[in-house]
This record gives sequence, C-alpha cells and structure tokens, in this order.
Amino acid sequence: QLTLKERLAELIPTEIEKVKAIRAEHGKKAFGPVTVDQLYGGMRGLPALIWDGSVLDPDEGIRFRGKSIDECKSLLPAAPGGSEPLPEGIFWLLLTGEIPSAEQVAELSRDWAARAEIPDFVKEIIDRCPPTLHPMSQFSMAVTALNHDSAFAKAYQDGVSKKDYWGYTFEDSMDLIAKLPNIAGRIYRNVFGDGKLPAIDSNKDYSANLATLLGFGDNQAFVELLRLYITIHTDHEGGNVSAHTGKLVGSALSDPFLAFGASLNGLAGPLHGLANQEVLLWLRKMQSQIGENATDDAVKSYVWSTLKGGQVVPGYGHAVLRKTDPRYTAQREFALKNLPDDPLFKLVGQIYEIVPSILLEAGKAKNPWPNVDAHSGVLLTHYGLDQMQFYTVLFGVSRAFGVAAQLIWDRALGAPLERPKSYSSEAIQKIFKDK
Ligand code: AMX
Repeated sequence: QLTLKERLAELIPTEIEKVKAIRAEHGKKAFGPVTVDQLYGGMRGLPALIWDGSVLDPDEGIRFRGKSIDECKSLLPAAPGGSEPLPEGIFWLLLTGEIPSAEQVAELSRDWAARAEIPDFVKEIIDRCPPTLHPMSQFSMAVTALNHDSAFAKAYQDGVSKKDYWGYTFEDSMDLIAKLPNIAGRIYRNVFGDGKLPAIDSNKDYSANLATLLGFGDNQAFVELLRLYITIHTDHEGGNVSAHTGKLVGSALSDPFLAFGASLNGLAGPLHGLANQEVLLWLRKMQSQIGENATDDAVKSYVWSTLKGGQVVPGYGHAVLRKTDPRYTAQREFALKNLPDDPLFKLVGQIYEIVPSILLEAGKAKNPWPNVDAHSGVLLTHYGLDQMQFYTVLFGVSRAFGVAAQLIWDRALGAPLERPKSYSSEAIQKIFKDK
C-alpha cells in the first residue's frame, strides 16, 4: 500500500500535463464580462482562482473532489465501531481525489500522532497569553510561530529547486495538521481549565486524540461528532476568506505555517468562522430575553429586533449558497440521531422554521437559509463544550486540511505569485467616461 506522499508523487506529473493541456486548449477563452459592481462588491462571483479540493454549487452545496457529504459519509473509512468518516480520509481525498483504504487512513493517524509534539517555545507563547486574549488570536500566533521549524523555509534558504517545493510543503502541511490538536488543546485548557494537558496516544485517530486533549476523550459520541465536524469543515472551495488568504499568502512562497496563520486571522472574523461563536451568543441572549420553550411569535419578534438593530442573524445567509447548507443538514441529522430531545437543538429547529421567511420579508439577504455555523455550537454545547469563544478554533483545526491540500498542489503545479489588478474610483471614472 502506498503512503499519501508516494501516491501524490505518482499523481503530480499527470496533473502537470493535464493543466498544460487545459491551458493550451482553453487558456485564452473568457468566462464573461467583469463588472464594476464586482470590484466594489467583494468580487462576488468573479472567476479568479483554481482550487481543486472542492467546488461549491449554489443549490447543492459542497462537493469534495466531486463527492457530496453523504457520499463522503458512506465511502470514507470510519473508526472501528464508529460510523462517522475519519478526517484522515477526507485529507487523502482532498489531495488525491481518491478514497483511501482503512489501512492508509490508519497510517495517517499514526503519522500525525508521531508528529504531534509542539516545540517548548510555542508552548510558552500559548502559556503566556492572558486568558482574556481570544482563543483565535492565541491560535494564530502559535501556528505562525511553528514557522521556526519549517522544512520549506529551510529548503528555500538552502536553494532547493522549484520542482521539489511540493515535497517540503507536504512535510510542513503534515506537521501543521498534526500539531493543531496540541495547540488547540493547550489553549482550551489554559483559558477554560487548569492548564494541564494529557499526552497524545499514538494508537488513536486524530479526532480521538483531539477529544482527549480537550477533556472529552471518554465520550464516544463526542469523538464521533468531532470526526464528522472536522470532515465537513475542512474545505469550502477557494474563494472564502480563510481558504483564499492561505492560498494568497502561500503564493508569496511563505511556508504553510505562515500561510495558514493568515487564514486563521480571516477565519476569526464574525462574518466568516467566528459566526459559530456568534450563533451561540445570539441563542443564549434570545433565551435570556424570551425564556426557554418560547412561542414562535416571541422568537419572530426577537429575530426582527436583531435585524432592526442593524445586526445580522448569525448562521444565516451565504455569499455563494442559495439553499440550506448541506453541512447544516449533516449536523441536523447527527442531532436527530444522538440528541433529539436537547432543548437548544429544538430551538435551532424552531429558528430554522422562522428565520428564512423573515429574511425574505426583510428583502436584503440573497440567501435566507442557514449555513454550517447555525448548527455546530449546539452540538458541542450538548456534550459540555459550552465555551463558545473556543468554537472557531475547532473550525480552524478543520480548515487546515483544505488549505494545506491546496498549498501542496499549488507548489506542485508551480502556481505563481497572486497579483490581481486594482483600480481607484478615479481611474474607473476615467475609463468609463465616454463609454
Ligand atoms: N442577517 C441579516 N442580514 C443579512 C444576512 C443575515 N444573516 N445575510 C445577508 N444579509 C444582508 C447583508 O448584510 C447585506 O446587507 P447590506 O446590503 O445592508 O450590506 C445584504 O443582506 C446582502 O447580502 P448578501 O449578498 O445576501 O450576502 P453577502 O454575500 O454579502 O454576505 C454573509 C454573506 C455570510 C457574510 C452574510 O449572509 C452574513 O452576514 N451572514 C451572517 C453571518 C454568518 O453566518 N456568517 C457565516 C458564513 C459562513 C462561514 O463563512 N462560516
């Protein structure tokens, strides 16, 4: 059985030829016009990036290398005795487009456990952070600091050839993913616990180890939740803030630690990854104002008061999606199976019946349906992980998989420095003066 790196080495020459052929045949073809509105409007819908791991359809949602979440759930290997897909498997899929064997996935678990230790100075950086510093800021600092031992940065300084970039990027990416549980666990224990951290178990899979580091290792349902959670949060094509930032920074040949540190700073924004924290805060605030088991009318007027206060309803809307996010649905299915009577889950279900029609009536949001963040916090809370300031860190652990996979391919395919053209408003007025 080939290792992931061996399989990649086989795939890369074919992919290089494939890209050459695509560019030879279609390189000069246009996607259509670029409008001035797109420059002012956050580049919405502008075709601008290559991203191979996943593609997002507005109605259908995400497909990882062509496979829907349901297909991934049934095709990717699960842990012995478990039923949710192992994130090790989706990393293999994102990188190769292939479904790994159970043995290949187990090998990845062992490899990541062996690479999991973080340097002492990174531990100290985390330990010195005041508990009032947001966990995402701590997370991004620690990931950036891992650049100290980057294989890519060292190889570049040693003058390695371009064609070998991908191998070093691969090693850094594997180290990055492997070290995230120790970083996340340390932040969690420092901010919310007594700072003491158990060791990684080399016989356990990635999610089981992460659960143990967070203090939930004995709860099999929570471990299964983490497996599903990480799998569905890994990747959401290339244009979202965290994915695009990682690719952009990587294009300057900044190593994967620097590139992914930048991704995390974008994920920490409330319109992106921080929305999972915001949803829980919003739900708790709603409960404190209108009580538990509130009527539909009380929920409706609370939602309206949010909108009238000039705030967004967190967890709803999306820049690309135009239907309910299948990542929301996957989490709802998990809840129906594992915690159908949880009061907060019931509230989330009640809101699902109420918010879309209000957003439609308000008439601004292009997508009134829930996204991934509307559901994740409720599941974590159910198992006792109720410190919502930590939720985006778990999103970040997952997002590393998708960003790392693309960074490896970008270096394998020789992706150039990103440098789009910008214009001033004055320049735009000039260009279109007589048109
Ligand atoms: N509640 C209230 N208003 C909303 C809304 C929501 N959930 N979603 C969109 N709108 C508003 C926008 O703020 C915008 O108002 P404006 O014209 O006054 O600026 C208008 O509707 C049009 O926005 P849009 O084109 O539908 O959305 P977008 O592509 O600009 O932004 C997103 C997408 C996700 C930022 C937005 O829907 C939003 O703010 N949602 C709430 C935050 C959230 O859940 N973010 C997480 C997204 C998923 C993720 O990245 N993890």
